[in-house]
Amino acid sequence: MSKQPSVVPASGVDQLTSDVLDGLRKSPKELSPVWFYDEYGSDLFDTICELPEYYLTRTELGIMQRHATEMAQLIGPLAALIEFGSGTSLKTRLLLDHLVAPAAYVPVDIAREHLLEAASSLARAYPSLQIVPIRADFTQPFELPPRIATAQRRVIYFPGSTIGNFSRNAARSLLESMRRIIGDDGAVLIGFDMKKDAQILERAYNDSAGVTAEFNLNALRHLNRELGTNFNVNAFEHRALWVEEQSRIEMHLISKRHQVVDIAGTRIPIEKGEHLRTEYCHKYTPDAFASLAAGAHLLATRSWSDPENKFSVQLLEPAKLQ
Ligand code: AVI
Repeated sequence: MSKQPSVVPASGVDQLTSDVLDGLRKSPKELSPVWFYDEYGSDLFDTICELPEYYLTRTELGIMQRHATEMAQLIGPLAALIEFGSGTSLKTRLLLDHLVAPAAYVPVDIAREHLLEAASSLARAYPSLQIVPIRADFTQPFELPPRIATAQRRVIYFPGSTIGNFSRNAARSLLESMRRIIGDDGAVLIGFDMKKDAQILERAYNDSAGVTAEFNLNALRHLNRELGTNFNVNAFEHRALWVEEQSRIEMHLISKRHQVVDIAGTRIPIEKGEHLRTEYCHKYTPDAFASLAAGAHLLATRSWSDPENKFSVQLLEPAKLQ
């Protein structure tokens, strides 16, 4: 992921304020992970992707490097590649490098600047490729450009284990909407992180250089700046913990002392030791992912992994009714 602009232009400040208030009134308190991604946070995320403990990005990239030719063959010629999130990354380029005569590349992203930056950088690298950026929140219904009607098939690319950041229900709904978009002949190429030893997972989200801690705490700085809240950032500490029953890492910020946060005239007390939950990172076994996909009437027709089975990239296609 590269730079993302502030979340504020995407919707009104009042809506954002009321979303944040809703989260802070829950027990345990919650903050949306969108607050990680101001410009500094996006740079921190890029640094996370290079950390020795954070194996996800490099493992997925290795899978793409080894298997992009076969993936492209299975996708077939004249496909419209629709990426959820706008990709400038090596992973997207590897796929584009191997696709035969792609009909179009359609990045879908809520962040306008990010989308345009990605589109123009890919346009330079692939001058003959038809690039049709769509500014939309891909978790909500959006219109596809009529220009892709001539494509042989629609293929959604959703790399990076971003699916893991959605709750189970939200992940199923997202896969259902992908199933609707691709129709009966399309496919979804998706990357997700596999369930593994808890120590390896906890290390990936509690790195020794403290970058993930800084990334987590930066959500509060972002909030203070954009919504005028007064979180005492130094009075929180980062913790990422493995929750076995939910098969997920949870990122938390823990208050080191009692404090009261002002948000649009409402005072929210936060107790010493109280946790704010900032992110879920679900990890799937192959069976758990297959049942999630089946819930959206999708079936893995091919999967690829790394030699240690840390990460999986799967081609999902509509499950045929018996
Ligand atoms: C963006 N997403 C896939 C990352 C993950 O691993 O769930 C976000 C992240 N949070 C902490 N480190 C990385």
